[in-house]
Amino acid sequence: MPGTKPKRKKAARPRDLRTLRGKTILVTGGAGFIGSNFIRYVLGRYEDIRVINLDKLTYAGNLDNLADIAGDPRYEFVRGDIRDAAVVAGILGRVQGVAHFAAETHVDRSILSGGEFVLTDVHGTYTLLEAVRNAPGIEFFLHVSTDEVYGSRDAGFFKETAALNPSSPYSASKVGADRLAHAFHVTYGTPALIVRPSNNYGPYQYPEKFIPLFTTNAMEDQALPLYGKGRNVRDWLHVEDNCRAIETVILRGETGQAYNVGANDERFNIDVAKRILKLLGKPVDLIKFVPDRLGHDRRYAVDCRKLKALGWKREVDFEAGLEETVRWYVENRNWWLKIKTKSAEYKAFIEKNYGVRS
Ligand code: NAD
Ligand code: TDX
Repeated sequence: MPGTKPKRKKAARPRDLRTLRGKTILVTGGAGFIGSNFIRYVLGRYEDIRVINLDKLTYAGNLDNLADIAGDPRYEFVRGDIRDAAVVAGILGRVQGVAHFAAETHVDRSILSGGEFVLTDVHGTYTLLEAVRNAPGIEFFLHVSTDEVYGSRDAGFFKETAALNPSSPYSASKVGADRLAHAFHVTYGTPALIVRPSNNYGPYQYPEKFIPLFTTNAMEDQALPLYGKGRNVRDWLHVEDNCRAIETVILRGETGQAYNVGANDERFNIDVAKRILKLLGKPVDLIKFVPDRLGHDRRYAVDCRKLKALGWKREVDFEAGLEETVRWYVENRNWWLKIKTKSAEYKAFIEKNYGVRS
């Protein structure tokens, strides 16, 4: 009708290319932060899914993260190394898909010593890809990469086609793994799907990472060691939004493709630190400026339009998500106290990383 606005058609969500219903999947690194949240997420969402969790239980692997589902008949735990080709091959004969989270993940640890990062993140991923190549019936290999593969950017956003320019031994190892997954797709037709998420936060994150370290330190009236001037920028993504993104890419992603995952909600570290203190009713002078991280990336920022076109959007707002996360650490004091007070490995790392800074 003249004068009336034409109705804009709502873009239809792309159809599912795969399904998780009735499938058995291998989750590597499922005893870590994101892996354990992902297992809980898929078991809650798909009644007929089965999950095999292969985890070496390094310092970061913790079966307490999965205590509530340990008895679920759809869940099986295998303690093992992703670099153990025989163990991996044995499991792949029983599954139709792989979600690969296992990695060494802490940038500061990679700066102190990068060897384990190359071995696990690069060679471990290679071992899995080789095994997938020789296993018929694998419908997808979802590789969890990171937004750190692009390196730092002062303004604008990285698209998936941007050059990879990693700064730390951690992110360089993740580039190796990310590109191996891609190369196996190109060379052998491996059904690889790659996600590159931004900084995750939420329950069960090991208290070496920024948000759980600062939250638990503040709860104990200990200093919050802020690197440099606290003006580095991170794009905080709630772990549940990341789990939904990974599910989306498994169901509807195109094999061989990489998908950025971010909240597009950037914060200066100092502002996040102040917000945590405010939520806990603690004084700002707990913040202690310490010498900067070597090669510290100033800002990460990714363009997520490719993922959004598959029907994903961020659902957890940072303010609400941070409040809920801080509450989780308050209510689950025993979970982190066990690590902070009983793990000799944790104490040794804290001394090594922060002792020299004080
Ligand atoms: P995490 O450190 O909490 O957990 C890693 C898990 O992998 C642990 O359970 C550990 O025991 C296991 N693991 C390590 N080496 C192994 C090996 N050789 N064999 C078997 N298991 C092994 O890590 P996270 O924060 O949950 O990160 C999961 C994945 O997501 C990683 O690949 C990481 O690079 C990526 N990522 C993390 C973030 C983040 O903000 N945490 C953001 C983007 C991408
Ligand atoms: O004590 C600290 N003080 C501090 O100022 C720590 C541990 C961190 N920081 C700063 C460094 C970063 O700018 O806080 C920011 C976040 O640090 P981390 O939690 O160590 O995360 P980051 O280095 O950004 O990397 C994380 O996101 C991408 C994950 O650890 C990676 O696994 C993921 O790939």
